[in-house]
Amino acid sequence: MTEALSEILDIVKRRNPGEGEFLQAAEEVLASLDPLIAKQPELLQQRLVERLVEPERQLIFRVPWTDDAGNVHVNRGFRIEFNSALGPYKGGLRFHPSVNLGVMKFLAFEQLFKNALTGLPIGGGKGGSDFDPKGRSDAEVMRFCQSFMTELYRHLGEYTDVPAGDIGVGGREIGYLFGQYKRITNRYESGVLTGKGLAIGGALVRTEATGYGCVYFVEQMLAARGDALAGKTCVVSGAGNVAIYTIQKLQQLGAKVVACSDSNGVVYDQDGIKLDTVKRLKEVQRRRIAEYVELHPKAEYRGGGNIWDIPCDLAFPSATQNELNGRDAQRLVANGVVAVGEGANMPCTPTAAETFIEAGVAFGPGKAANAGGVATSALEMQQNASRDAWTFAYTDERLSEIMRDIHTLCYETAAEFGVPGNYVVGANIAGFRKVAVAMRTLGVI
Ligand code: NDP
Ligand code: 2IT
Repeated sequence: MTEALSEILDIVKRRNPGEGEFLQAAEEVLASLDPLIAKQPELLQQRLVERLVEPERQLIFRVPWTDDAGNVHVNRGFRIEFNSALGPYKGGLRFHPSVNLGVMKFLAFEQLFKNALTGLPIGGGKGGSDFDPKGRSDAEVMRFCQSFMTELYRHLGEYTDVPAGDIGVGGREIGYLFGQYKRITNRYESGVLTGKGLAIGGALVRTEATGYGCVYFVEQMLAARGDALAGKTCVVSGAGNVAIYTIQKLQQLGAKVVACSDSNGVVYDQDGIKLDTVKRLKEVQRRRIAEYVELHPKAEYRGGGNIWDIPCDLAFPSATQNELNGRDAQRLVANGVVAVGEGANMPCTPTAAETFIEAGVAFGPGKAANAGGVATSALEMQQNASRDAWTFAYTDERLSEIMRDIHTLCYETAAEFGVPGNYVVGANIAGFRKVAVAMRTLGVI
C-alpha cells in the first residue's frame, strides 16, 4: 500500500477502535486502490479518500419493547448513513444478536461500493439491531418493529434514506416497519422502504433478486473463461433468502446443488437439495434445516459440520461474514472448485479470498456478486415513483442486464489496472471511482 493510503488506514484504525469487521472491509478496499492512485493522484486531493472512509452520520438508539409475557426488553438500534454522493442512503436492516457498530459500519461501507457498481442512483447505508427474532412470536416481532421504526422514521424518506431487508429482516418485518412509518407520518410513501410485499407496493423479483443475481454473475465469470453452469456441482451455505434463490436459479440453469446449511448444521443430499422442502421449513415454518432429513432420509445432516469440506465445482457462501476461512479455501481448491460467488457480505476472510485468487479460481466478491438485491430494490423505487408495476419477466431481464454490466465493469477495470481476472480489484476501483467523482463534483461538503 502506498504511504498516503497506509496513513489513511492508520487514521481509520485510530478512530474506530475495536470495530474489527469495519477495519477489515476498509483495509481490503484501500489495499486495492494503489494502481488507481498511481494513475490519478489527484484523487488524494480534497482528502477524498479520508472523507470517503468516514460515515456521514451514525445513529444509535434505544429500542424498548414488551414480550408476550409482559416483560420489557431493551435492544440497540443502528442506522449508518455512510455516503449519499450518488443518491439517498440505501441498504438493508439486519436483526441478529451479533449486530454491533463495527458490523453495521462494515456493511454500510461495502454497500456504498456495491450500490455504485449497480450504476443506479443510490448512496450507501445499513442498519439493524441486536434483537434476536429466533423463537419470537409474530406479535413480538411486530412490536419490536414498531418500536424500532418509532425512532428511525424521523431519519428516513424516499429522497433521504431507504432501508430494506438483510439477515432476520424479510417481507414480514418490512410490512410491520412500513405500517408504523405510514401511521406516524400519515403518508403512503411507498419508496421509503424496499422489499415490501406485493400487496403494499413491493416489486416482483425483489425476493429472488440477490440469489438470482449472484448466479447470473457467476455465469458471466464462467463464460469469460469459456465455461458454463450446466452440470456443475454446487454448495450453497445458509438457508435464508439469498441461499434459497441461489439454489433455485442454479437448479433452473441445470446445475446440481448438493448442500446447504443454517447456523446449527449442514444438510448434504447427493441426489440434489429438494428446494420445496427447504422453502417450507425456512420461509413458512421458520424451523431448523436439521428437519430436512426427516423428510428425505437418504440425505445426511451434519450437526456443527463444515459445509466447505464438501467437494464442489462452485461455492456460494450465502450466510454471513467471515464464514469461510483460509483453511476452508485451501480445502475447496484441493477439491477442484472453479468459481466462488459471494452471496453474503464479506463471507470469505482476506486469507480465503487471496487463496482463491492465487489458485486461479474465479472469485466474485460480494459487492459485485450480490448486488442484484439492492439493484432490484432501486427498480422497486423506480416503480413506486412512477406508480407502476412491472412484470416478473421484464424485471428479471433488467436484473440480468445489470449483473452482466457489473461483471463487464469489474472485468474491464481489472484488466485496465494490470490484474486481469481479479474481480476484487476491479470492483473496488470501479466502485471507488464512481463515488469519488461524485463527491468531487459536489465540493467539500
Ligand atoms: P436470512 O436471515 O434470510 O438468512 C440467513 C442465513 O444465514 C440463515 O440460514 C442463517 O442461519 C445463516 N446465518 C446467519 N448468521 C449466521 C451465523 N452467524 N453463522 C452461521 N449461519 C448464519 O438472511 P439473507 O439470506 O438475507 O442474508 C444472508 C447474507 O446475504 C448476509 O450476509 C446478507 O448481508 C447478505 N445479503 C442479503 C441481501 C438480501 O437482499 N437479503 C442482499 C445482499 C447480501 P440461522 O437461521 O440458523 O441463523
Ligand atoms: O446487503 C445488501 O445489499 C442488502 N441487504 C440489500 C439492500 C437493499 O437495500 O436492498
